[in-house]
Amino acid sequence: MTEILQLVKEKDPAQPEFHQAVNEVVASIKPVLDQNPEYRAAKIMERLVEPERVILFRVPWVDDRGEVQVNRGFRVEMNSAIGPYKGGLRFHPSVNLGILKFLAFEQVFKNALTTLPMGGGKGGSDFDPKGKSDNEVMRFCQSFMAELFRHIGPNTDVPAGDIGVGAREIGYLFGMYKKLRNEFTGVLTGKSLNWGGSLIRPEATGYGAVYFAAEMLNHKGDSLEGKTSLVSGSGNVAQYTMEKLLDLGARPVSFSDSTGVIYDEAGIDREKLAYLMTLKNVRRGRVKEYVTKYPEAVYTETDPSADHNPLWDHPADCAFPSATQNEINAKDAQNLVNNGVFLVSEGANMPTTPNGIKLYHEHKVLYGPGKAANAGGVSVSGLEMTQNSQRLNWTREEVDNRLQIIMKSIHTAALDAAEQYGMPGNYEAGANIAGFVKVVDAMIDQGVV
Ligand code: NDP
Ligand code: 2IT
Repeated sequence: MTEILQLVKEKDPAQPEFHQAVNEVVASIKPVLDQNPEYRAAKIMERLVEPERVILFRVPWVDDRGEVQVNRGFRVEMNSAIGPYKGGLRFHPSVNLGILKFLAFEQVFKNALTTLPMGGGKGGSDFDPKGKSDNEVMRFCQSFMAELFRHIGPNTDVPAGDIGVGAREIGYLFGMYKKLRNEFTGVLTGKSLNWGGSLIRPEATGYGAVYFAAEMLNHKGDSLEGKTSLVSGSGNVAQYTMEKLLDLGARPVSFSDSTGVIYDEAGIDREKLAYLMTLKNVRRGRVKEYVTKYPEAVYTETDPSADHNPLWDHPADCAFPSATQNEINAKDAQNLVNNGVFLVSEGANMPTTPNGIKLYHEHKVLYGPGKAANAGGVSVSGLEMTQNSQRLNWTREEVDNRLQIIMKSIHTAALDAAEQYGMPGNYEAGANIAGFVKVVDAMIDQGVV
């Protein structure tokens, strides 16, 4: 075990996801540290794994029955070497400090890859929006912002959405921030279009993950045309991944939520996707309802004790994990390879376990790691910040065009860094190295702070 991993494990033994994220980066950047002794001398790794600031706070609110509820709120301000802290808020019962530290750590390198000036952060709460009324969600968001507002600002820290935080939540959070500060600023991204949002921000993460896949294929002289694609999740990222796959002639055949998996061998076409979007975004329903409407599809309930996820066990060419961390274990990765999958583009953050990733490398799978492949979301967040500063709105074409340029440049940066450090074709190592070098050079320029 490396010294740095030992250090983070000793300091915070109960944060396995954070250890996993640190380990993944440490393994990739060893050749960079070996060739650049000044990084070790500056204790750059020791500084990178320690958040610049962590804010942890009580979020009390009153539910529709008049009962007081108490949740825990967090903001991890990880690194501001290249810009204001930037990263999403996650509302999910599984949220804890270790998960947010892993996400904030990943965000630092991801944001560096985007070419835009953004530091890294992440926040959220163990609040579960599922089954709550709009009024309950509003009261929770207002209480959350009643504390968070003093720590954030358009030049300090700019949160956005993640799991459980979409346009509705961003609206309630923004309204409360504006009331408390008496300021209309771009303090959050993912805003609705009529009050400062950017076109393409809702689509950006999914579109970006597909653009990244298209780049990896293009580099091999191939394309997404006709490629059967497994997609997991059914939220923001999964939906727009399927939309862009359809645009580029591919054939999505699956999606899921935390209770079950849909496999639709005939393919999910535009009409079926529109049905899913209404089901999830308007009715806030569960994916199992899809088989009532489309009985040729198969629904399988998730068995939490099973050693694999049935979603990853179907014949396909490409996989787009778009639900959550560690959703593909070594058995799932083996199933993917056995079923013919030769490309994985990660819309979710850290969806593959370390042993799963090992299998991708062993089988020469074209593997786009989350911090490269899903960087489209935060990239368009960065473009939303630019538009807010300019008090201008760009067209759909302008934003989409910039998104495509950014995803191409991330692909090239990862490929070049992998080549430079002797790991050609390894996008995982390349993305880690390219993001790392940009951030640590800025840290060194700015002294020991
Ligand atoms: P949403 O809340 O819109 O959707 C999340 C989806 O994943 C839902 O289908 C949800 O099912 C499923 N899911 C969540 N937790 C679990 C779990 N523990 N087990 C199984 N399924 C689960 O979130 P997003 O689509 O925004 O986020 C999906 C992933 O993409 C996350 O990893 C996020 O960090 C990442 N990401 C998001 C970005 C964005 O811009 N939104 C940007 C970059 C990455 P259910 O409805 O049952 O909860
Ligand atoms: O993981 C991520 O990159 C996000 N949830 C989006 C962050 C952002 O600030 O848009």
